Amino acid sequence: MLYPQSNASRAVLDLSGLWSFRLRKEGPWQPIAVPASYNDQSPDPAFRNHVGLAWYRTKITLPRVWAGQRIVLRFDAVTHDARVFLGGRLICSHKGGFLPFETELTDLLAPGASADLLVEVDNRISHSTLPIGAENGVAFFGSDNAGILSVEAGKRFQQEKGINLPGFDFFNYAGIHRPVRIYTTPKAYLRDVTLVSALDGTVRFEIDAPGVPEADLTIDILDADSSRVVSGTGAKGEVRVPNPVLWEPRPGTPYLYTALIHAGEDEYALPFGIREVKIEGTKFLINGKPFHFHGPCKHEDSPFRGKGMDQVVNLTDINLFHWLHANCFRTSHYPYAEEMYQLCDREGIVIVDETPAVGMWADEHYGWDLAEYHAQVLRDMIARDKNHPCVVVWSLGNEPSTDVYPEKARDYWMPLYHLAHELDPQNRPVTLVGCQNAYDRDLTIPAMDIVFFNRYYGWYNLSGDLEAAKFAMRMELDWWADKGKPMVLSEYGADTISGLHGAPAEMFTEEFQVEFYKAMSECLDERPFIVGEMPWNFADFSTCQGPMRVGGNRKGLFSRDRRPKMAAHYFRDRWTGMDEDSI
Ligand code: BDP
Repeated sequence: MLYPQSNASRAVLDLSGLWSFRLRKEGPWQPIAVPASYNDQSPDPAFRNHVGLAWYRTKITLPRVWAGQRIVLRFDAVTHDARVFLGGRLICSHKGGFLPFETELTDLLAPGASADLLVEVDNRISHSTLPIGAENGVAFFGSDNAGILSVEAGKRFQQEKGINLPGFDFFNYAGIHRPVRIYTTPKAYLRDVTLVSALDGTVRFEIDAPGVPEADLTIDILDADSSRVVSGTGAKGEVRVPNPVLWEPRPGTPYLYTALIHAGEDEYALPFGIREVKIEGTKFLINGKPFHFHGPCKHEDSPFRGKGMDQVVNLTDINLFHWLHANCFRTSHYPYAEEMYQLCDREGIVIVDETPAVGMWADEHYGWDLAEYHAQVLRDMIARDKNHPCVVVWSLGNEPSTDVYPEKARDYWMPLYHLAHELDPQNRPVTLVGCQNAYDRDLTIPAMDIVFFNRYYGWYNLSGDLEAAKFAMRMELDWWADKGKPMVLSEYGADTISGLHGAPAEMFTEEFQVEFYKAMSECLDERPFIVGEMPWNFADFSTCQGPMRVGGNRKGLFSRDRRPKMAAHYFRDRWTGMDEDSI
């Protein structure tokens, strides 16, 4: 799906701003900012703890000058489910909180006319949503005390009053999280473009433009100075950029070309990079050169906005990535706002793009009916992100149970693995991020193109004992050594309270976080098949309440307001050295 663009043939109306909002059907309307999570926009606990439906309302007016155009309403993401009404009439609905959807207004509202736009948002999560809501009365890291009469009665009481129990470790923020726009195209329009480039400068293209004669389809490739370097025609074909300048991740140059496509009266400019991603043995190659992933995993999470898209936050974060000399992150645990991928294309930060399949740790899960919906989400994510040079790996999900019923797990995940390969025109490597588990029983994680494994030696197990943590980590790495796969330590970390210090270094102090990472670095540096390290997490982030979360998850290298802890300085030194080695 193409991102909305304003140009000589298309106009965009951004509906960001103050809308009206209510949490109860008959409740009072009050102001709410869009885009943003609604949860933190009021001190009223009803906002933070809300479960179920909520309503957003605004008035739209289509400019009279839009007569004769095709008019589309696009939501970049509404979390989790949405029903959209125009003038009281249901015009579209969407399931899933992290991908865009759109609907045509052309025949519903005339240019010059106004109407009420109402969006009904549902934040309920369950076994049939992605991410997963725990239906059995225990949230991620919740305490259970199963079987005790009074505790069980208390859980039923909670269920009756309404409670969302995330099966995942981030706050279940909800609302209109990303921009809402109305845009126009000519009646015969460009629906999609697919680009696949090769190192010799060949760019294969496919242009999908319903109603436009093939003879009216052209593609011009512009260099970074907007000079045309080559052109082609037709719906499908190949052009060759002479002396191509490659897109390289930092510290290289992320050079971008632009494909300027004309489809009859319509046009669209799509930035893209010429780069190649490949796995050879235990090496991960970008443009034929071994690439080492180093950068913390992220969340979309910031004060006030929750998971709301904010370009200031995005840019601040990416500039902190540059400060760290980090070159990548994983979109843990859901696809991010499109603006972030555009920024990373420009800034040379590599992305591992993940579906919202998180919380699938319950072993019974493989009896549940999610495969079809999961495939749809994968389809939509790849369709949205396929042209970004920054995306180098697809992640099918995070930390499902794969070792308790290994065959069932394999039968669930491998079709998705093959589907991702089929769907991606660039055929990027595919992974599934593995939990700390009985790796010697697992049939799924080792079958991925590149092994992403999350490990908390020294934190959740062997807590505080870094000698034992190194011993155990080395033993596991011995097991992986002959598997012939490139591997990335895709999560490891220690909760750390900014400003809490200690000598000796004990858990939760800034000193311990540094010692923890030093211990793991020692183990990783010994192994040539380790092609990356992705500490958990870039910044502290909000979670649901629980006995293991003090004001959220504190494993950030930065505090939630992006102040570096000692560990950020540790990685800044380490990764500066790695960058120098790679030049
Ligand atoms: C892993 C999860 C991640 C959590 C992290 C943690 O993948 O979402 O936030 O552990 O416990 O299990 O901090």
